[in-house]
Amino acid sequence: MTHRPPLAHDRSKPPSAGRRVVALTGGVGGARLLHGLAGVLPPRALTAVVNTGDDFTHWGLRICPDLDTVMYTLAGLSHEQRGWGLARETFHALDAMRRYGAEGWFQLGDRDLATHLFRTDALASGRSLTEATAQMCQGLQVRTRVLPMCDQPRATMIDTRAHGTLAFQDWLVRERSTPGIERVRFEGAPEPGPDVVDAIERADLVVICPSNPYVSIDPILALAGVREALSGRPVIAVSPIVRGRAVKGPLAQMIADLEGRPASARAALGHYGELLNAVVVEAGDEAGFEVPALGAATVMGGRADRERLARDVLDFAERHL
Ligand code: FO1
Repeated sequence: MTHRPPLAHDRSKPPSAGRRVVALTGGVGGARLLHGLAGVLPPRALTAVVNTGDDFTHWGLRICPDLDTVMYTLAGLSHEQRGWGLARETFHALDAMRRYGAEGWFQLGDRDLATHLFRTDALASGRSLTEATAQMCQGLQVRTRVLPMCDQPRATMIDTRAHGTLAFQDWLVRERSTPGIERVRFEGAPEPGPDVVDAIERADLVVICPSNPYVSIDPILALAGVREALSGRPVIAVSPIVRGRAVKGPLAQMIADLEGRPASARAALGHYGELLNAVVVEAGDEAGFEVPALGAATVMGGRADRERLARDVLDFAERHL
């Protein structure tokens, strides 16, 4: 039998060679598990593939909320309660823009603005989103490889019952996710980012983070070649639903609207169908899965919670996949 080095990195030993983990992520819960994985794996072992379906242009700036959240969380700079944006942020520029009559429903902080200015400038001068992201990660001393799912725009659109079609941030933030959903669609058909499919094909394990399946993970899965690449890899998913409720965001209502059944870990992870080889859910939510299911403490506060869950995920995958 071939010896496989352990997935979780024992800090008392040198980094294990050759074990590669790819995490598919978007949103705050996903970024928190990613932070835990980055804490327990050697830096070169982990690649994050990040949703860019939430991206939009606001005040002339290219905003990539999930990339921002991932970068800030991995850098230890994110706002603890909100999960998005920076800790110890100020909003003087937002106040000034509101005085001019600009739209103020999307709160861009003063220091956060540097991220959007840098990105917008890099894209305008012909660099790709992948390249701009790599340079920002370097500046923030983030050692995990962070790959935007694609370099060209691919917008998530929400068809609502009463308000027609809304761009994702209009639905989520401006309308506070109140309009009932009929359908989620993706506009544009770009190729996956240059290293995305290759990273998945080389992965020893793919972790689907506790992110919203419809608007954070589906945009990645829908890119050409991604599902095919995943079908050959061991895939484990962590539930974003805990005891019937979404830890953060509108997922519980989305499940009710889109699937016509109450939110549950099974309903959320069942969305991935045959893609999954194992699941991790909140202890007590394990019943009814057709693949090995680990019950764990999946609600993550600080670093210790994140790393404990990351170890649980990696150890369970090691034993069952
Ligand atoms: N989410 C909000 O609910 N309100 C905001 O004003 C807001 C501003 C914001 C600014 C930069 C950024 O990177 C993210 C921001 N988010 C905000 C979060 C974000 O829009 C969503 O949480 C994600 O798109 C969902 O994954």
